[in-house]
Amino acid sequence: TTVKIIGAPTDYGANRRGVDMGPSAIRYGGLADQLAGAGVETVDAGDLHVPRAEERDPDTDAPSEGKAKFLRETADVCRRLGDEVAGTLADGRIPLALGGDHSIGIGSLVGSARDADIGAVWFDAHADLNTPATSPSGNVHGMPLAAALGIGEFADTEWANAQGLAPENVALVGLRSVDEPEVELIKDRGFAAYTMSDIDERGITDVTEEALSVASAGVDGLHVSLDLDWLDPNAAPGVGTPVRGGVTYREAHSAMEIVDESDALRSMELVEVNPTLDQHNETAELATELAASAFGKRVL
Ligand code: DIR
Ligand code: MN
Ligand code: MN
Ligand code: MN
Repeated sequence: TTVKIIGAPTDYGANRRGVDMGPSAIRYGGLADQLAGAGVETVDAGDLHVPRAEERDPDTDAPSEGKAKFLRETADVCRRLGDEVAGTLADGRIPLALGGDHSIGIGSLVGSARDADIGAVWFDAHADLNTPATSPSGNVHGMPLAAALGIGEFADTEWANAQGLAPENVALVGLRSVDEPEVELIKDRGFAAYTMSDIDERGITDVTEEALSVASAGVDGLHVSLDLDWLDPNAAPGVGTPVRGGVTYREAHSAMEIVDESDALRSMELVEVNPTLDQHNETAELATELAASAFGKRVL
């Protein structure tokens, strides 16, 4: 296996600044060495060019209803990321995108689903199913799944719709901060959604295995999206929107090991690492370790 690392240093999608330093922090945190430890070769595409938020106007005019800050800029990055992801897959490599905020998930999903049917497993405290009309914050990092699935105002947004991704093949794992319109959407559309309570009751292995089997049913491969706020803030303090009560360090590794065992991994992303809020780069280092587990690193 060869993994191609693609940095997407965006800082448009969230309120707290600094997540654009994520790709550097994750590289310095030892990503290539960790992946080598998993027996995986890496090539590094470097970072996509992302203009600084200060140079831009957050207002946007499409989708026209509601609010979504920096949507034009997000569209521009996601178009280029989608091309890079699709090209990487066409070359027979596995794309690993480094955020940046979670809005880059739109580009990852669009690229991964361009020439194949895919499923998506979303490891996150949040559902990321808001739309400009429902979002309490206007932050696009709370919208990537809705965008890629063409929900609400994103129905006709060509740059956002992930062709080969169907809602039946989406699974959300680790939910503990879900906005009311997202709760309704999850119930109405019957998304496979697993809360922290499900993990408490059933254990991480059972929940992750079920999530992977739902997501991978009848598709060519899986996109795994790892928002570091999925973990408890004790383990991952360097994120913009920490939520107490997340998975432990060990549960996170266990889930990533199950990802590897599925042999379905097609593309992956590590998002929301914010070095300005971190302690000695530990969240970035954790991200590299979890990626290694997902790509097959084992103790023995
Ligand atoms: C919240 C927070 N649901 C929003 N979302 C986050 O702004 O839409 N996603 N933090 O990762
Ligand atoms: Mn997220
Ligand atoms: Mn999150
Ligand atoms: Mn393997």
